[in-house]
Amino acid sequence: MSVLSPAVLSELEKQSIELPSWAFGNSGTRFKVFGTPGTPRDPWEKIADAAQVHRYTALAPSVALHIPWDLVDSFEDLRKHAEDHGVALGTVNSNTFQDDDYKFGALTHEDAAIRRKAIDHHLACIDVMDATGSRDLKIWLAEGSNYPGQADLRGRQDRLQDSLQEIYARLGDDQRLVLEYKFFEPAFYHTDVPDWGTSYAQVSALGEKAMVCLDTGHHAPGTNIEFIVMQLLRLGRLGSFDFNSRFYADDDLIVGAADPFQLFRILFEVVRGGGLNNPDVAFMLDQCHNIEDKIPGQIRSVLNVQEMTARALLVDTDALTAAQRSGDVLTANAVFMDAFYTDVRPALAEWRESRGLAADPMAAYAASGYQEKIAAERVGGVQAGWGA
Ligand code: AOS
Ligand code: ZN
Ligand code: ZN
Repeated sequence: MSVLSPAVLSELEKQSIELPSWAFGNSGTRFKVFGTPGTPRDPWEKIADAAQVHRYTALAPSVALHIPWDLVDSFEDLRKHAEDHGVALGTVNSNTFQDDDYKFGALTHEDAAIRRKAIDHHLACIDVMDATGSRDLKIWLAEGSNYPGQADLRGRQDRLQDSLQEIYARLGDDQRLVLEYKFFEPAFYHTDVPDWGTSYAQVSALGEKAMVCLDTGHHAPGTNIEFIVMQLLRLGRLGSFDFNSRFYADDDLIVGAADPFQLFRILFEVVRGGGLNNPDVAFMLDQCHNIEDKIPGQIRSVLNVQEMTARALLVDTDALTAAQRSGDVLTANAVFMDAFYTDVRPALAEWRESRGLAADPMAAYAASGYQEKIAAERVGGVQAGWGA
């Protein structure tokens, strides 16, 4: 008998994880960007590649865009192109981190003209969302300072709120703003949205259509990320995840690769807090594949999320609650660990086959010949963003 009950499988069937368009472009570190044969040359090809991930996993029905990296003449056409490939266009990510004008800030800048430019960029992103049918505008700000005394920390928070108010006011009834936090980088002394508390304070002041985005790689080492997940769900402000994994800083490695147990603990809190398959909580990847092939890298990533979700759903919550209530520390921990140590891969493979999918999506993709085909056809693929 399968370790996965029909109730668990029905939850897994509903799961969807959005892919980042930039995961399909070349990327690297500040030392070197390695090219991968077959890399997409434009947003159209990125979407075609993303559709491959969905094709083999049925887990990734939408693709997030990054503006201006994914600028095209007609977003209506791009939307149609995505639909023709069996996927939808999802979250629109703004970009205020590659323009000289933003050296000292964008939405927080002292100069009203620069703030205006940054706000207008976000308004243009909402125009894109109107054309693509996207719900979420995701804002990650590279703003901060490098030296104590360099900036007026308080003034920047106030200007950030003013700027966000203007962006928020432009959102349609069904659109949302999600504000991502990150504790450092590229600024090294202070960052204007460094933690969930700041993001929560900023979005709470905007209104109900503003939420926090939690990128799993954006915390100091040792941070209890699942506690933050719990708290944001409890407060009703967890709008989205940027999943990836890290060993040291913002590594953007394959989710679940560095610390599968942490991913399990996060997903347990998602389930516990009602965040699974809840439209208010978008699951997204925010990753870069610097040395590995991108499509299988993304396939591996969504499978990792699926596997840890399955394990999180296996926790015997009745036994856990009973142990917690009676102060039985070791039983509570054992119940939790039993689920984590359960290998769900054979059951998931079997279930995939029963749905007409390949038992092993990685092998099926490798055997499909797609990677060889794009390597032969495409020359001069673009970097994730820097070359687009
Ligand atoms: C940056 O560190 C953030 O994780 C953002 O989500 C960013 O927009 C994304 O990595 C694409 O550059
Ligand atoms: Zn992110
Ligand atoms: Zn990041």
